[in-house]
Amino acid sequence: MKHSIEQCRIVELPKISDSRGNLTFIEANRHVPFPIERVYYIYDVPGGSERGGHAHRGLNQLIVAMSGSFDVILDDGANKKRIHLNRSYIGLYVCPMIWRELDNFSSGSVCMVVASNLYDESDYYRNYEEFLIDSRSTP
Ligand code: T46
Repeated sequence: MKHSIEQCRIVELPKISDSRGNLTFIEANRHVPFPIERVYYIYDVPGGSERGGHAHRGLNQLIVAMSGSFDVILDDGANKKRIHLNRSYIGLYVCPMIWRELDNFSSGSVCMVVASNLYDESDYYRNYEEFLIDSRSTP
């Protein structure tokens, strides 16, 4: 199946607010369209650094700016878009076969990612040309 950046979308997560502060939760198959197998987070990113620069063959993910802000650039091989994340109750769902880059990290930002599978290096495209060939040849 052909994947496109149109399938990637902003997900507004529940926010329970009271006088003690806010609480947000993520439930598998409800707030994200996949079972949750892994959570990881990126932090202490030096100013000007970039992360990502790869695509995944089968991985689904939800990316959340738990603190601070950063940009995610999505690229399906035909179209690109840049999305700014800066709220801990807003997630960006990223489907498989999307080249992603993350930049513009604010000081102290934390990027939390909920993923559909365990870490598997063989799921990665780390070469953009290889990704382009495969994404353009998928019907
Ligand atoms: C994505 C962005 C937002 C692990 O051992 N386990 C893990 O779960 C992950 C994600 C990485 N690693 C190892 C693999 C590398 O040796 O940690 C090292 C850095 O991983 P990577 O270059 O993939 O990190 P980022 O920040 O460039 O990209 C990651 C995700 O891979 C990617 O899917 O969307 O965060």
